[in-house]
Amino acid sequence: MRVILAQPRGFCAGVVRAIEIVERALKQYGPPVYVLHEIIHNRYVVESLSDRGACFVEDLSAVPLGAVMIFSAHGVAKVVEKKARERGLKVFDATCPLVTKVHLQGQNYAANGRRVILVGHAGHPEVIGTMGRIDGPVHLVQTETDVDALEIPTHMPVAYVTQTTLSVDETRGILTSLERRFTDIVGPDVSDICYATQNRQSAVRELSRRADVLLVVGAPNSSNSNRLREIGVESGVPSYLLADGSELDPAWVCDAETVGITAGASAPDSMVEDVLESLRRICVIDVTVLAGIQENVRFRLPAELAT
Ligand code: 0CH
Ligand code: SF4
Repeated sequence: MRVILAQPRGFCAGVVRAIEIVERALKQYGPPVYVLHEIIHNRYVVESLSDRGACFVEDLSAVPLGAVMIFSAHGVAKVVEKKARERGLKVFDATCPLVTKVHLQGQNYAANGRRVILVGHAGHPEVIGTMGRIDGPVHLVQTETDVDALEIPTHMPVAYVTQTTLSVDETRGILTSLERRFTDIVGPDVSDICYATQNRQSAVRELSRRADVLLVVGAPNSSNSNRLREIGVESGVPSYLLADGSELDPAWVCDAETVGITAGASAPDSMVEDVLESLRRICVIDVTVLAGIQENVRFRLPAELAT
């Protein structure tokens, strides 16, 4: 069986930075270090950090006064920062700088008197965080149909911002509908969606042309991983999301000549290796890597943890 790995796949710079913040905080301050929400959406990463003394919580009231606290890569609302201050927590913010960039765009638009529209998925932590960073009302749009339902006058000055891990194609459609619906609208180009999201989506589209089956390594609650699987489906390739090799169903691949594998931005390389191991238990495989973009993005750590 031929196996082709997408390039790029797996960890992005924001994920590498977020994990490093937890590791360095553990080293510098000693356990326990509290983390609000999964630092990134991956059970293995979370379990490995828990084993080393990270304590994952969903609410700040579970964190002792004065403790060391890390906000996840997805970002948090202003009210969370305020609560952390009130509890005297020592905070390190692992929000990806590209998520912060969206927060700043939204804040600037609102400060300039524009009504802000956020394109994103309801209930996702990044969306909750972004909505809670912008003063004034923020309208959430998930589909093109939602655009028609927006209760904003056509001539009101509006602006849009987007979640960082959306489908680039779907978002392009939503932005076109927004531009048709409003006469005074501004916002970043769709090509402003996070570089890692774009690169992984382009690579999986390319991979789907060559593969009979697509395996996406990633967690069920990982937005970007789910978008990769959807691209496979849209390309007409049976596509499956799996956390590790134990979730591989041999029936998915038994008739395939070529299996394509990619991994979400939060999926460790070791999990891709684990899936390859499971494939090897089924048959002999010949693994190649698709030519693609070599990423060399790195984000700076918070100064206090940088040395
Ligand atoms: O794809 P989502 O946003 O669900 O998050 P993840 O799977 O933890 O991947 C890292 C992206 C974090 C924020 O952009
Ligand atoms: Fe940052 Fe993009 Fe990675 Fe999200 S997917 S953490 S925005 S680099």
